[in-house]
Amino acid sequence: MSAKIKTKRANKSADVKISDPGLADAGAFWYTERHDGHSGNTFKINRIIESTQSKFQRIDVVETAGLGKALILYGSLMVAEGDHNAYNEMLAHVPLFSHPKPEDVLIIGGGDCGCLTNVLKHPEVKRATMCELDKEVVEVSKRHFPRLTAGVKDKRAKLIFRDGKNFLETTRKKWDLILLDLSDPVGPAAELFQASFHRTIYERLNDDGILVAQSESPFYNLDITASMYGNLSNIFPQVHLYTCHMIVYPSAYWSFTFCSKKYHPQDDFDHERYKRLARKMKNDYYNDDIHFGSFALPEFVRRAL
Ligand code: SPD
Repeated sequence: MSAKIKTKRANKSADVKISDPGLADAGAFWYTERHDGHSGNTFKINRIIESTQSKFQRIDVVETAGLGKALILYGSLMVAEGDHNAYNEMLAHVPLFSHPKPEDVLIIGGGDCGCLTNVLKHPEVKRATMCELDKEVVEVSKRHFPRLTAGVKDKRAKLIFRDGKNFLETTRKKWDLILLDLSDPVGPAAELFQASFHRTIYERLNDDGILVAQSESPFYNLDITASMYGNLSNIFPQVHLYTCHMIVYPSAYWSFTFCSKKYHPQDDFDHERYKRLARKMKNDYYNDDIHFGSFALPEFVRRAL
């Protein structure tokens, strides 16, 4: 027998909010991050909590009206309390559950520490090193985002403050996973999106190592997403693009490039380990269905790769 679908009760008093076209809020402070010169992401801001200029960039922490506190670097929103942690969880858990023994993890960038904190939800990880250029981003994040930065206190975490490219070019160490938790390819970060850096990473991965690189919005930056995919396909035997919904980033649709010397992100997904850890991890976005579904790509993205 099929379940009866409840009909909605007609309600004379309008309890459904009609969206405000903006006029009633003309005096409010709205922050718009523009992209491609024709559109933008807009957030209503209640107040600016802290603004500072580090050696490398402007750093703002604001209280948004709808998404809690947000961290903005060089005018680009990086993370908000209300974004459901989609970006950080997808960057960390997809490769961690695809590798059978992820003991040594390196994060390049990642100053808000959200990726680090998610990496450390995995008991298999013995050491998580984060190499971030701008120490000030970590300090500001520790003051305002306790949930994101919780991992910093973990004994397995090691923080290094220096240029990620220089760090990898001068070390002889190798890792199981390297995660590129980068801001956009502008300023000093631009070099970390290039093939020469990806080749250095290949050398610094163990024989069964995995790299995941954030690869921008397939809507607004399809050229970047596709050229990174092409470059990485010339370096790694396995390259797979996956995506997530990230409300605070341009187009709310974000991509990651999974590159591997050996393991496949779906064929080698560790179901047993996921079942054991899933509940304890208290994720907001990532789960096993999302892991598999995130590799499904729209036709315009497939065509470009
Ligand atoms: N336009 C913002 C894109 C930022 C992508 N990476 C964010 C890193 C935050 N840890």
